[in-house]
Amino acid sequence: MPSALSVLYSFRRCPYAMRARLALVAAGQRCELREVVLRNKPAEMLAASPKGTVPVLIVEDGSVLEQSLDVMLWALRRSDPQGWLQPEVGTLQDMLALVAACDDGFKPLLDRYKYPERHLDGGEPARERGAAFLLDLEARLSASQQLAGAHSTLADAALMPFVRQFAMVDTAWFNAQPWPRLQAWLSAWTTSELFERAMHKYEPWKPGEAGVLFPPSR
Ligand SMILES: N[C@@H](CCC(=O)N[C@@H](CS)C(=O)NCC(=O)O)C(=O)O
Repeated sequence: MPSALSVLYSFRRCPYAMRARLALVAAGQRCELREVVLRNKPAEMLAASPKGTVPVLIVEDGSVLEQSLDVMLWALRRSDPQGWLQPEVGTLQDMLALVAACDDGFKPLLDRYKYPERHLDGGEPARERGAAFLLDLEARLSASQQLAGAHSTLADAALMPFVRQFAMVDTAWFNAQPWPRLQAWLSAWTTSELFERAMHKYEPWKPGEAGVLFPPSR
């Protein structure tokens, strides 16, 4: 493991960590990945970021990024060979607004749909409200192949892990909805080489051990 690499604390199934890893892969930005077990977070991670969520990126210069969107922007501002920060439709600000709508509006509904027992307004009412957000994505995808034009952008990668989780709560229900473009978009993303690399499985990191090099080789 070469020294002076940025360190990413990650959890494979976390949608926030997923979007960060997708951007790191798209940017070709190498880092040392440390897979975390959320019920046993490493002291090293908590020392750098006491709020205790993943992803956390500790940059080579010691600065700490503790929001998934910041990790995405950091990676893509260093290197953006696929133009993820350059949407064909709209602006970067528009994409950030869509990500905020996902994180602040859609994600709480996803949690309520996924864990109805934890919420008074969980289950189907939450699914209906979440479906309104997905209908908006379907409309965007009727106009272009990806959310902000013909090519993939930060908006697609930032939202996809959450749409995927929503779909996975009840796959039969999701597949029965009249959202052909959203279904095709999700399927293309989840079967892509990029996603496969971002989802590579790693053993949990143990303090004192070298992490693994990420992205994995093709
Ligand atoms: N706003 C944060 C949210 C990150 C987040 O909530 N991650 C979850 C896992 S998906 C987490 O680490 N939760 C802490 C825990 O479960 O202990 C971001 O965008 O990075």
